[in-house]
Amino acid sequence: MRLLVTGGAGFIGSNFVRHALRAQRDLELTNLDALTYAGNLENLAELEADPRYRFVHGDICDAALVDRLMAGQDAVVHLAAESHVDRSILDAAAFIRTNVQGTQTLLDAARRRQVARFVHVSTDEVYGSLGAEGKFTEASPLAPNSPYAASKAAAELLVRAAFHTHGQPVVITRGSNNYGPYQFPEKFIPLAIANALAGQPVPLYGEGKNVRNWIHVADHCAGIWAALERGRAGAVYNLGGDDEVDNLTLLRRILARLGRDESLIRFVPDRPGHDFRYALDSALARRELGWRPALSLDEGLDRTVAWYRANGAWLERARDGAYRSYYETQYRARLERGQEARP
Ligand code: NAD
Ligand code: TDX
Repeated sequence: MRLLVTGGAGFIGSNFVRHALRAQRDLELTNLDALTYAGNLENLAELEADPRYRFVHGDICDAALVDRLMAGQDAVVHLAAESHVDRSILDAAAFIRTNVQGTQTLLDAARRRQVARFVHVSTDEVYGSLGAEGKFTEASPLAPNSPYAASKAAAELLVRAAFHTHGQPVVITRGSNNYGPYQFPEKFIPLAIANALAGQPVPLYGEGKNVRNWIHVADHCAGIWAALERGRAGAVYNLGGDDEVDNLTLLRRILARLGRDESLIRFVPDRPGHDFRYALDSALARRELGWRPALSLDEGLDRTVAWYRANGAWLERARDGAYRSYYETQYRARLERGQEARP
């Protein structure tokens, strides 16, 4: 199979590229990635000598490049995106360009080149927010609340339209919150681990009561692979983990694993429009794809904390340069107004 992966130098993308090359011996994989702040070739360094793997540095909005790369491909797995909610609140422009225009550029080229499969990696955030009860099914209405979520919902609707209008063989996956190795430390779990390792306070938005449905990235990649192999054209599959936890409880578990004191917890002003809770019903993926997550959050956190401990140099390089100015913009005023946790 000839497979084009977009965004393969990012967190989920790099884990997916490794998963795919392990899952199928007879694979020619091209990874198209623009290497934004979130893309890091270090994530795939061990593959440089693999003749089945090719990296192309480029933008999914570059129609001529995308058309050239699409020729002869059997399938696409589209992960490239601007992916961080807080950045979309600071400035949404790049989200519209990459997530919306970029997705249409890929769909157009895939249609011209008659690519037999197009897996679009979306997110639970397109559903918006839940109260304390219930779970989202694939039939739940889309009600995105952040510019990031809205751009992902827009992208999905273009993918849906490509199926209905042109009969393109697309499959959409909606994953819940991922964590694991190679996640950029702007996201909550690696940010908490990185700050705690450095003895720095960890910013917790609002009262820390928001709930997320966590899935280890290895389980998410297995679900995306199953959707590529067995997904029905035009179908949408939720890929949710088994564990739900509020952010304060999660942070306590991380600090305990690192042997750090809870005085590092800093309650800071909330994220505007902060979704309260996400939870996915993944029965359809279990039934039709034969997929289920294998790792509990406890086991996944053990492995993730161990990975960041063992990869301090990777983490320090990720926290260098542009990350520092982002961190200042995002957190300085919040941390000055924040309060330490009282045990
Ligand atoms: P990430 O930010 O770590 O990686 C994104 C990658 O896309 C980077 O390598 C970046 O260089 C690349 N990219 C960005 N703009 C590009 C462009 N214009 N052209 C080519 N490449 C470009 O993101 P992630 O967390 O790995 O998420 C991957 C995908 O999975 C995204 O589509 C995201 O919406 C989706 N998703 C993420 C989660 C999560 O919890 N992280 C959950 C569900 C779905
Ligand atoms: O400093 C922080 N403090 C904090 O309390 C950060 C960065 C986050 N949080 C909270 C906000 C959320 O309730 O932690 C929770 C997780 O936050 P993020 O890691 O930013 O993830 P989230 O906003 O839930 O979105 C993620 O899941 C869906 C990914 O970033 C998206 O790419 C994915 O689509």
